[in-house]
Amino acid sequence: MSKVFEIIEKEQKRQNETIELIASENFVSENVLKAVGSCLTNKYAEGYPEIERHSGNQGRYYGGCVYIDELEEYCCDQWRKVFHTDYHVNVQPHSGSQANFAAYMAVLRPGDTIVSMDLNNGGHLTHGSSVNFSGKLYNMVFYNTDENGFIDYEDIYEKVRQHKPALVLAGASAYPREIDFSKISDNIDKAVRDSNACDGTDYKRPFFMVDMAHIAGLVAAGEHTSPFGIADIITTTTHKTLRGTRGGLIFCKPELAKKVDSAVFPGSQGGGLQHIVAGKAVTAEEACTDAYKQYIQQVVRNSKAMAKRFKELGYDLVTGGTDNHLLLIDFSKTHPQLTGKDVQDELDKHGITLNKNCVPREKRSPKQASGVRIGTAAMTTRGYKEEDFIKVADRINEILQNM
Ligand code: DSN
Repeated sequence: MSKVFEIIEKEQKRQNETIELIASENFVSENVLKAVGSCLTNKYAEGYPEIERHSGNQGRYYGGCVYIDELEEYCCDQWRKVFHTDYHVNVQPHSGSQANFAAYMAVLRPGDTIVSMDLNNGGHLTHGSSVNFSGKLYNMVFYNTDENGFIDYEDIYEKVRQHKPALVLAGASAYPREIDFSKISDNIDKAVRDSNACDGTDYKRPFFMVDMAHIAGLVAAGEHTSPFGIADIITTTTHKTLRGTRGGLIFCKPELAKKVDSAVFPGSQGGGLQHIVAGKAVTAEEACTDAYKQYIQQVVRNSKAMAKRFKELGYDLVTGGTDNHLLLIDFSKTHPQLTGKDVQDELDKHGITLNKNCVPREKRSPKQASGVRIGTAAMTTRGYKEEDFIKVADRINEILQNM
């Protein structure tokens, strides 16, 4: 047997035997695995199928794309169905980072200003971290969270008013609360109005972009308010709460379709990965089912049950709880001797997998961090209910007490 399959077998065993609490991970269905392991990996299909083509490209660049076109059109239709939207969708981004790269490229020029939430407060690497392309190519201005870790919506108004960005970004990879997209949009409008009225400028409304990668499954199931109809551009991954293949998607208002399509191909990628497009289509089919809705409702119930238990055990949670699939424990006040890294490493030894995470007003480096992030999406797929997550919280507490 190839060495590779030996390694895959070992990884399968690890996945079977550990308690998976990484908030961005999940377990896909056999059908998703089948689609991404299919013969579609053999096919090159640069460009877009006729119906989804807005960029002026002449369809596909290679022959033999008849079934690939059928697949990609079907995939786009399925994703519009998942989110009940008529937004344009591009299903080719290879990942969430690629989706964000292309989304910025579609509407910004290098040096333009973006207002977003930074990594320490729960944002994402591609939301302007100085070590990422976003922080290198664009002028980043970050809005704050308040002393309890909640988004400071008033600060978004202030930052837009003061810096007049070309784009405002909402979305997070470690934020346990519902994000009020309408409030952000209203604050953008107000800041533009006030800027022009008071400063005599002709500042045009910035683009409003939402990266819903973490909460996309909740949006699909109606467990989080939807950014559709509010944001101009929406990016997501398909593998977190959406429980599908690894990959990215970009949705946009129809008038931005041409720019978004060109930014993906030929702007930043070559041929789409058609086996992954097939995996995304299966993911979308699954996300339209009642069983999926029930799954997401259980994910949220589990997260709330676990958060409540950790609080009873004396832990400090960022924002004091959760509305979604994840929670953040902040050790800085209750267990100042513990770093997120120590906790992650110790839990690893006991078969519990999670990740260290920075907390608002972090004093440690991201490599150490003062907190951990816990997600319930993966183990809910494995059938865990509230009482199972309460037991996991108790077990984590027991391990930490012996550290
Ligand atoms: N790395 C992912 C996460 O863990 O949230 C985001 O891309």
